[in-house]
Amino acid sequence: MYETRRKKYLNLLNENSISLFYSGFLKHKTGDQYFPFEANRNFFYLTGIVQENVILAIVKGKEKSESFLFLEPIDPIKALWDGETLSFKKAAEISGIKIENVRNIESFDSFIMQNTGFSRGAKFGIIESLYFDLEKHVKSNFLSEIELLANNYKAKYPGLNIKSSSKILVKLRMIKDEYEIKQIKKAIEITKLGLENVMKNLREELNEREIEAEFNYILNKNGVKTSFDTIAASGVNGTTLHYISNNSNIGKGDLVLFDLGVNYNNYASDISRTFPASGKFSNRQRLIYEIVLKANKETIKWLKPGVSIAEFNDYGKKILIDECKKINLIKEDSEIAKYYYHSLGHYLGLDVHDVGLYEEKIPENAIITVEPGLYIKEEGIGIRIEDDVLITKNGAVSLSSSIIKEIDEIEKFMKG
Ligand SMILES: [Mn+2]
Repeated sequence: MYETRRKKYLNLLNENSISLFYSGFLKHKTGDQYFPFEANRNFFYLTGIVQENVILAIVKGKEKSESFLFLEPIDPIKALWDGETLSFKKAAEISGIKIENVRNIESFDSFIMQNTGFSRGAKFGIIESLYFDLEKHVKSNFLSEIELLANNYKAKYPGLNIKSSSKILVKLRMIKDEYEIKQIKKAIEITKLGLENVMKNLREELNEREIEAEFNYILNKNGVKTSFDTIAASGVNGTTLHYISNNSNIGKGDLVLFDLGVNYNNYASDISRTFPASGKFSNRQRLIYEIVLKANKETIKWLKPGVSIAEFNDYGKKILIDECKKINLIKEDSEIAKYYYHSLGHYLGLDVHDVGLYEEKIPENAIITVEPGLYIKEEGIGIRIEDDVLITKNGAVSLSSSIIKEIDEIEKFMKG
C-alpha cells in the first residue's frame, strides 16, 4: 500500500531528484516531559511509520527510482526505559521498502553526498533537485525546522535546486484509498459508541466536563484518542465555535453541542451532534434544529464530484438563509452572518482539517465534512450537525449515517 502511494508520488515528480521526508522529533513540553509524538503526516502517508528521527528518501533517477529509509538502530539501554524502537526488518515490513535500503541514520549524510555527486557511487545519474515538504503551517517570522534544513542543504549543495513536494502530497492525500476509507469508518464507529454513551448519561444537573468524560471513557476502553479537542458546549457556550473549556454547569432546558472525533490508526473522524440535556427539545429548539438538519441532509443529497468548495458553501448557506427568513429570524440574506459564521465543511483524513486544494473541484473519493449550524446568542441556542461523507461517482455517501440526528430518534434514545 505505501509502495503504491510512493509510486503515485513518483509519477507526479521531476526526474533527477531526491525527495526527503522527515518523521520529526518529540516536542519538548517542560522539565523532562515531552508531548506525545506525532509523526509528520506526509512522512506517515508514504511509509506507515510512526517513530521519531526517521528519514524517507525517494530517489527518482533517469532510468530507475528507489526508496530508502534511515533510522536509529535499537539502543538496548534506551529500550530498558522506553521500550524497543522499530528494527530495520520491521521498518522494511511496514513501509514495503526493501531491507537493503533500510539503513542506519548515521549513514544519511554520506548517502546524500554520494548520490548528488559524480562519483562511482552515484548510481541514479545526475541529481538536480532536492524536494522538501515545505508547506507553511505557522504564521510566524521564524523558519520551521524543515525550512532551516532546506536552507542548510542549499548552502551545502549550492548546485542543487530546492523544491517543495507539498502540493503533490496534497493532491494525493485529497483522494482516499480503500484502506483510508476503512480507517475513517472505524474512527466514526467508535465516535458513535462514544456519542451513544453521551446520550445515555446526559442530564441537566451535570457539568460539561462530566459529560465529556462519558465520551472519553468509551475512547479509552477502545484504545483510541480524540482527533482534536472535544467541544461539549451547553446553552450559550454552543455559540462559541471553538469552545473547549467544557467546564460550565449545564443549565435547565439547555441544548448541548458536541463536536468531537476519534483518531483511529492516525485517521480522524469529526462529528457534531446537538442534544437537549433534558432529553426533550423545546418547541423553539425544535424549530431551529430542523433548519440545521435540513441544510445538513439536503447538502449531502446534492453533493457530487466536480462541484467546487465555493458552490458547496453557498448551497448549504442558501438553505439556512431561506429557512431563517421563513421563521422571521432574518429579513435580508446578509443578516445570516449573525447566526452562521463558519464554512460548511472541510476535507478529512490524516488530519481533522485535512489538506486539500480548496480552489479546485471536489474529486471522487474525497472525504469531507458537512456541518451547517445556527447560533442564536440572545436565546442561548447553538446547534451544529456534522457528518463525514465520502464523495462517490454516484454522489455523497454519509459514513456517519448510523449516528442518529432526527429529533424523534434522539428523544427516544435518551428516554432509554
Ligand atoms: Mn469539522
